[in-house]
Amino acid sequence: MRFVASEHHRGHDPATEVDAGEVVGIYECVARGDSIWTALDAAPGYESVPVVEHGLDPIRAVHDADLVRFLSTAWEELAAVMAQRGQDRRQVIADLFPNPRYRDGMGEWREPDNAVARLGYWSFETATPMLAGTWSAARAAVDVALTATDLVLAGDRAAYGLCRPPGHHAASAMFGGYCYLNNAAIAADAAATTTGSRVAVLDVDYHHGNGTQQIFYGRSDVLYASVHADPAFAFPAFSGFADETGTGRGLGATVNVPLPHDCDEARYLDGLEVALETIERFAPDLLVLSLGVDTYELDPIAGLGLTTESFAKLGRRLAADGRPTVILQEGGYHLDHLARNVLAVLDGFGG
Ligand code: SP5
Ligand code: ZN
Repeated sequence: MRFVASEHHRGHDPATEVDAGEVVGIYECVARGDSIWTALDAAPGYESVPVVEHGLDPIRAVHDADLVRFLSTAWEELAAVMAQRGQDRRQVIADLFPNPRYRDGMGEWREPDNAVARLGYWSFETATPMLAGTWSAARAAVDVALTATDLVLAGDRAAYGLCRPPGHHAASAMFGGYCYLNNAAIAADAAATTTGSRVAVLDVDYHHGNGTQQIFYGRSDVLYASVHADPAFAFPAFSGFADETGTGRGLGATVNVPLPHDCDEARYLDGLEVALETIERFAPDLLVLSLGVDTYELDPIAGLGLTTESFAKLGRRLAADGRPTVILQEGGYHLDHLARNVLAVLDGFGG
């Protein structure tokens, strides 16, 4: 299998996140990308392909132009505000968010002038810091996804994109959940619109991919199917319920399979079958797999009772459907076992 990765991920090197008010070490760290890359280089049967820059157009096809403008200039503006305050910061985390009820009965929102307030205006939680290298890493992750997609559209049966930062929590006009740009959604949209093909996104990250769902909620050309921890107890809490099935032309093209806290491998694979049946009925030309391995039983912030062998089964099950597949990295936070779990899926797929 050919794979794509970018050195630019290392420029996005956050130190901390805020979890229930407590400052903790960041889980979405540089070592995640490096460990997977090192393992791919050492494993037989994997060949690295250079990243091809695809520019801003495929990004703007999915994301609000104002969000893209904000992300591209955010660090300079934040650094200027911090300098004015006499503070030297390596990263900034938002601490003010636009609750939709704030302006009840008061008319439209305005984007704030202050860069720290704008950080909250465009985001939704406190684990997604902005740093000097964030924008180039986020852009490179999109190029990684689009390059892997090009390989599959040109005939590779599967390709892996080592996207870091991940993408599936980034909505059309909102970032967060460690995600800035939605790599999988941009890849799926580019494939669907440039080739006129039907695309299914299968999201197996522990967390519901609220961003990918929102981006495609009203569309019938891209199916979004997700198997994830029930939002009743898991992040991101506000989406991923079984009764969310799309809207308008997109009705029926969103499928959510929430799973219980005590989910074991057998229950997980049953849930996966539900998602795969809807994909089968949709009959896509291309599958984009949002591959989070934070469903691993030992994951430090997530975990759904899957083992490394479960990930091999997942890879074999997807390969059995025989669809051209773009595999893109999302979450997975057990640093010592992350690479082996990703490799288990890829090897299971056929390596
Ligand atoms: C791509 C992806 O996997 N994003 C996940 C973002 C999760 N953000 C933090 C969730 C907070 C969960 N708190 C768990 C407490 C463990 N000590
Ligand atoms: Zn996740």
